[in-house]
Amino acid sequence: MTQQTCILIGAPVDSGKQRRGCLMGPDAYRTAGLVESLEELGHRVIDQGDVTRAEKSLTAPDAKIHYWSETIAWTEALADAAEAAMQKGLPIFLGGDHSLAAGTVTGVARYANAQNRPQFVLWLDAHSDYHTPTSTDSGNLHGTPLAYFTGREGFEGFPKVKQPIPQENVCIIGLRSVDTAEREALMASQIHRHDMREIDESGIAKPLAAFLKRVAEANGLLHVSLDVDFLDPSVAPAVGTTVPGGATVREAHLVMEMLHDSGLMTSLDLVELNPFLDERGRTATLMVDLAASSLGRKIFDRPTRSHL
Ligand code: B3U
Ligand code: MN
Ligand code: MN
Repeated sequence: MTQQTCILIGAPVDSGKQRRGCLMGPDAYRTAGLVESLEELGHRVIDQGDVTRAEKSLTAPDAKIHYWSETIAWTEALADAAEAAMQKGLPIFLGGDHSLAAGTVTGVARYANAQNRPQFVLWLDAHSDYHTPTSTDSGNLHGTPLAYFTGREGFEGFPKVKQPIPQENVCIIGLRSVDTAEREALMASQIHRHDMREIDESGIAKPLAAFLKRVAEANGLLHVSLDVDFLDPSVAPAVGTTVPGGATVREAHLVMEMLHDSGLMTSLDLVELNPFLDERGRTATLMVDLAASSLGRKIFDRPTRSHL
């Protein structure tokens, strides 16, 4: 197995919604043994500690938006941290809520651009997070990062997205809670989207394999953004926005194992863990186990499964 240098970057972002607790995420992953699990697989692990953000006082475009300035400051800090970490290894961002991906994805995309390679994004989530600051009803910016890094309007005040991720380079798997405005925008886009009905009907391996094939053919870099609520709340309760009918432990592990077999993943976000809502650390532990699967933990080697 190829040894990687895994760069752990704590992103205690709690500004993407009103319910507090995701700021404890980075330490929960450390407590659940992320470093040890990756070292056990033979990887070199560098824990850079937690990123900090600047203090800003900016006016949101609409009074309904929560924590506009804080989220902008996190986006700036995390984009820089992500770009720098890509030079050194495979960054794993320990969230923090999903608004952090506004920074991590734009940062890794800057690096991809400098390498002259296309950036792809796999979004594992119950939600599409495709609202703009104009279309959001809740005012929670964790519902917007996918719109930001694909270059949608309405983020004036945020760092300008110089290398928007092309819509066709994004694949969302796990959808089961999409607001009307997001749905319309998604339908009009080239984003690859797979809801739970499709997973039930044809399995999770099929859409993932098709996407990975496209990443490989384009010699792309692949950022994976894993939201805790991709999983069913019965196995992953530590999340503010539980949506029933999520991925099983087995489906989630299969996704992560296929990612490892593909050798394509170049960066990873672990987001939306709220340790305040956990049950004896079971969600943090499951997320650590999934990260380990994406980095090579397995029972047996498999022959290449070209038919998928
Ligand atoms: N679409 C809703 C709900 C939501 C999005 N992401 C999460 N929840 N985690 C919203 O608030 O934008
Ligand atoms: Mn999300
Ligand atoms: Mn979600």
